[in-house]
Amino acid sequence: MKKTTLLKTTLLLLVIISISCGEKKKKPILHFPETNLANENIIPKPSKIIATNSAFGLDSNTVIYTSQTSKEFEEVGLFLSEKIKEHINLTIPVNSTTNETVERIIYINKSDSISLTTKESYELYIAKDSIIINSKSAEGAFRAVQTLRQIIPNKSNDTITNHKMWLVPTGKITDSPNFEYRGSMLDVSRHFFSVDDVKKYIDLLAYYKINMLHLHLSDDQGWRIEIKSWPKLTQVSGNTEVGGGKGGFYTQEDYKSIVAYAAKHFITIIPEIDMPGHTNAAVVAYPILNGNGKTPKTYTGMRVGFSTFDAQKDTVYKFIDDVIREISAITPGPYFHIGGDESFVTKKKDYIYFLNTVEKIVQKYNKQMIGWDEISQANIGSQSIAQHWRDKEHSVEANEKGMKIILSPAKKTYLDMKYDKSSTYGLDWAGYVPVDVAYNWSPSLYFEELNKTNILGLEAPLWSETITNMATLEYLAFPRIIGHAELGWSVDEKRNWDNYKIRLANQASYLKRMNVNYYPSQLIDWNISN
Ligand code: TNX
Repeated sequence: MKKTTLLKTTLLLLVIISISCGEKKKKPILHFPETNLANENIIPKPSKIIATNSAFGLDSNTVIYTSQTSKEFEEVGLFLSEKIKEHINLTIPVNSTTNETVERIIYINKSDSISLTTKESYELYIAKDSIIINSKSAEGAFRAVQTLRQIIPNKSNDTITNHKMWLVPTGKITDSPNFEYRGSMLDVSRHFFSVDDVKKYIDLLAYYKINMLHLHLSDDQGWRIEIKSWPKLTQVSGNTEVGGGKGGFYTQEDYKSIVAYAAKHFITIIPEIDMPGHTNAAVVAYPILNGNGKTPKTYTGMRVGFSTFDAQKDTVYKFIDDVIREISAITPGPYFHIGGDESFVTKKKDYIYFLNTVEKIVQKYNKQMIGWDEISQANIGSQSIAQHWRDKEHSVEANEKGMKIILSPAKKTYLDMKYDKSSTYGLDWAGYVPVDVAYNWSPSLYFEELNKTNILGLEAPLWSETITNMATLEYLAFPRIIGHAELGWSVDEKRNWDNYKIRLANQASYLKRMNVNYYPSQLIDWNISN
């Protein structure tokens, strides 16, 4: 341990000791009403909850301390403090050594305990005087902080003491994710969404422990990310979208700011450049890439499957190399998504040659390739990942090749499917997806042909043909994405629709506070009173 760290740790210990010694003298005995941690409305449902039926009084005499050996843990502490301030307007200092009136602490501790099985696992101990979070990594601490945020009540109890106090039920939570990949996808190509819109979506996803955000950055209707070596992509095709709106695109600086914001929320950004089909916008900017023999024209409709790159041209692969190189350089996450879906006008042998070549380019830039389930038709290696959306046979083939699989079955996870016939937005080609249908299924049992160990996790995609702004995005994503978050985190034995319904009903106050235009499904008895 470095000298300064040792000094800091000693100092912190002294502060904690002096708080607990001082306690006996000055602290009045407080009488708390009975609580039950096991009945709290936590989503996703934690692995284990033991309630001890008393309360931790969160108030102005509370401070947060974090493991002094890790700057990242301090960041998590600061995040918690910021969110408590936003929620109940209470200021909680982080790692302060000057606070005289400290009575209770929240300690975020880096721990090597073997019971913490994954980097996202955590323990959350809530006692009357202290809340302790144990986790191996800051990521685990961050997930624990989301659980804690969800059990801080909106209203203070003013009958306990002479100042405001928010009662957090006591007990112990031990928790671990079922799947390492728990994602959502946003199609910013059919309609463009601003950096601020994406950041708001990240805020909401993080609250429910989602850890992957896949951005669909190119399609027939628009190209959304600046590529410095091919500037016309955004100069020409950044300004078009479905319905003829003004479109938009991210500069590389914008994209970096999304990536950094996501990282602060322990969310990995996965960039997708869809090819060889879904490429009309790229072809309009650079007609040399064209493979369908027609003169490229801007497209703002909703059809799919009419465009393709020319899989026989060297220039096409030079182009793809530049695009993947530039995007990979500003993407710290391990994945690059190459699309690969609905390439109906690409000859089968060209499609296979194309995929084989592109997989090598992705790997050259040290990324793992993800593609929609069709990619399993090519000679893809087991390091690449197939995203199941429609065709079971493709996903079974991917499984046979030893590829990992991300589950996004349209009938369950497509956030752009209408809830029911009265839905204002959305499509219905995969059927209606009401809130219970989106929740009531088991990712591990979805296809019995898949090896359990090949299922990386699940992702809920939001295609944007029918939505144009944040309010309509939220209408389709919420509340269904909250259920998908639980499907990714909690094991089947912990999930049950009747219990989930109650916990979901109680998300209304958070969604309202965050100004989320959720779809008020009649299946849920929304608790709008608190
Ligand atoms: C199919 S899902 C598509 C998208 C559309 C979506 C609309 C997939 C890989 N391709 O291009 O936007 O349906 O639901």
